[in-house]
Amino acid sequence: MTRLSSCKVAFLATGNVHKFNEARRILSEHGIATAMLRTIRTVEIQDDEIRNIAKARAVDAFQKCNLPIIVEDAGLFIEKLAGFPGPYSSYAYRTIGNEGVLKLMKNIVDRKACFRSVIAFLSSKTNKPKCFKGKIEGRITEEKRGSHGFGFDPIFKPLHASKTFAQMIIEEKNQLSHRALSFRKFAEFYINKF
Ligand code: ITT
Repeated sequence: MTRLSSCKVAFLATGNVHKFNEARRILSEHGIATAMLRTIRTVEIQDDEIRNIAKARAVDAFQKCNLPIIVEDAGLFIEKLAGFPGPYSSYAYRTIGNEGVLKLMKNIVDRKACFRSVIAFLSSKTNKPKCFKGKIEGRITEEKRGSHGFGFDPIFKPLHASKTFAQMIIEEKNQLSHRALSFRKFAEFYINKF
């Protein structure tokens, strides 16, 4: 990370503008400005652990831009589908989408699922990526609801919430989400210990 006048700046390598906007708002609550490194195409390795994917992408992005860098890898894990799509969420969303997931869940009563987020941070001061995790439990709805957000938001309802993520405005999603949890942990570290 770097400091511009009195403000700390975090460089987030992502092609996902929704992810960037969620992260930007959370980090700004902690006085951190966020820059989106959209052109840094990071390697997408296949691994059963999103933590390993995030770490590999951080190493790759750091080598390419030589800036202190954050990458975040997230995924939807459905209990009765043995954690699918999990680390394959991006591919599953592009191919079968929300409709495909709802079809796979047809007649399944136990619809427990969670979103997980792992941030990997790497800079010249840290010799290996440092990770921060977030998780939110919920369930897969019977049909799509809402038009905010992105990805699997229309079919995921957090535990105890009456709305899906896609029925929430960004401030509401950021009160609860897996991403908000991991970015708040990162912000604590970055402000106080980095
Ligand atoms: P990057 O460029 O940062 O990799 P991405 O969109 O590929 O952006 P991820 O690999 O972290 O993001 O996430 C994989 C997929 O999981 C993503 O394409 C969405 O379909 C889904 N996903 C992740 N976080 C989500 C969220 O908060 N709400 C809904 N779907 C989400």
